[in-house]
Amino acid sequence: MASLTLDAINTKVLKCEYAVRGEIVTLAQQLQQDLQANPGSHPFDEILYCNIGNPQSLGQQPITFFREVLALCDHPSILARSETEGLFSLNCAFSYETKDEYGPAEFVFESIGWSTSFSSCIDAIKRAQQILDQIPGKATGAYSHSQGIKGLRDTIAAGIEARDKFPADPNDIFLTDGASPAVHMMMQLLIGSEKDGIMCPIPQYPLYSASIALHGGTLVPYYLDEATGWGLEISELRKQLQAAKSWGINVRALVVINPGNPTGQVLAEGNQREIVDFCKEEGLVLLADEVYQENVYVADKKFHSFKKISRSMGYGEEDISIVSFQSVSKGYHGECGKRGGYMEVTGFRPEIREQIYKVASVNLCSNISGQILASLVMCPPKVGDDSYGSYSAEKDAILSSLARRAKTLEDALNSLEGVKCNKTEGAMYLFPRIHLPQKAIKAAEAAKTAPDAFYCRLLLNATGIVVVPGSGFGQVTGTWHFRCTILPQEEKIPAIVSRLTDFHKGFMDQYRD
Ligand code: DCS
Repeated sequence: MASLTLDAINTKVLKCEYAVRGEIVTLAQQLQQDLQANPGSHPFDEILYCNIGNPQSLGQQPITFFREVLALCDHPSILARSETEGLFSLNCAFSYETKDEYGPAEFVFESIGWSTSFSSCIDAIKRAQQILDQIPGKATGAYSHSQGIKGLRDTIAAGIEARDKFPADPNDIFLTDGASPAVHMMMQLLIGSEKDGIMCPIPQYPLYSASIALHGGTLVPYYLDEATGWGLEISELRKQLQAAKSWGINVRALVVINPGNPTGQVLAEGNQREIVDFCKEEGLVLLADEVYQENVYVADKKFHSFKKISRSMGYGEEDISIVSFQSVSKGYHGECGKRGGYMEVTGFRPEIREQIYKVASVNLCSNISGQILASLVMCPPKVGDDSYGSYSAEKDAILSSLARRAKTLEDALNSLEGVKCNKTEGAMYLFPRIHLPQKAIKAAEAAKTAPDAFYCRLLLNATGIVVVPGSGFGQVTGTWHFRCTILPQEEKIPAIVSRLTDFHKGFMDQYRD
């Protein structure tokens, strides 16, 4: 047996937990293997993964324009050949076949008898050429600048400016392999010991608790108010900050996830202004997790970046430090496996910026496909571009379907006995509260498991539906929840609803007090 034992490894690693890939998921993988080896061995024929925000794993199709550009950038010799008619027709025949999904009117370029998908191919070729011109040596297989390719950062800064109507500086942008490494990088910068505290929402996305644990800091919780749609109260922030200070914790930063994960709320503009003022007054870095900025499903709410809010309040670089995290994994594109994202870092002294750069440079650079995708996500086709019609049809179809799925699942959950689910205004999740009967809580105790994990395990065993127990995200003591994504394809939703409903009825019949 190898000599390394658990008590010899880093205790910070032992302390770290990450529920979205935790014990329920491990069980699901075992069940899946069972089903493959032995079809019919369980009362369901497939595992429905509702545990993780991974849209393409559940059948969501990538945005054609993004992938065309990416493919052309990755293999520029196709681009050279594409000047020949052969590839044009190959590309365009492919796109032309999809026209029925979006309606011929948008695709037929009547005056010359071409489909507009023909010209949208040309658009992708043009964009790929522009991008390749920005990459030194046109080499996607080469390391880039540690902050990412400058031309792509220019494009991203232009996209941020177009979104916010306030200036953005390409030198403030650090391209990363998804938002997760960017969050780790900031934690590495901010945490030196357990005396350093980071305020996090509860419930929270466990990347934060895991990263704080790995870096040996202290998570200072602030509770979102479920009764007011997961409201974020400044009085709660003040109370928790005071408490942390009284224990000798130096609170360095406040994490805000907007739209919320797992809670799905979209912050109101006025609330965002209060948060900015709180951070400014208390000298806290505002870590703004804005990865779900495209995922807003309600007409009365809009996404506003915290940087835009603070600039609109007249605050500049000297007043507040803000880090905005963005990712190619979420939105309508869902390119999780491509690992792209960035952080926009504003309001830091030059000497701190140098340290952030140093930390980034230890990783050399983020992957180039992810960098290209980040530039596409922040600067997609615009009205008037030839590719705009097909691009926006794909985008709208995905976002409107997500909104419908969220509403159907929310209504279904709210119709169950003892279940209360707030609206999913944004992001990709539902986080219903389950009022578990005492009898179920006792049964969970006997099974040596948390009551919400007990519920999720029985749900999985009976239906094949994988959800994550609320305890993985944090919840008010004595309350129980689970997180379910809204990502299964729309045609699967009715089956999920009926399996979930039948299971819940049976569960309540067995355990009702
Ligand atoms: N921030 C939030 C709020 C997230 O939900 C996620 C991923 C990330 C950052 C990191 O994503 P990337 O590193 O891919 O950019 N969401 C996880 C989740 O809750 N389910 O799937 C992954």
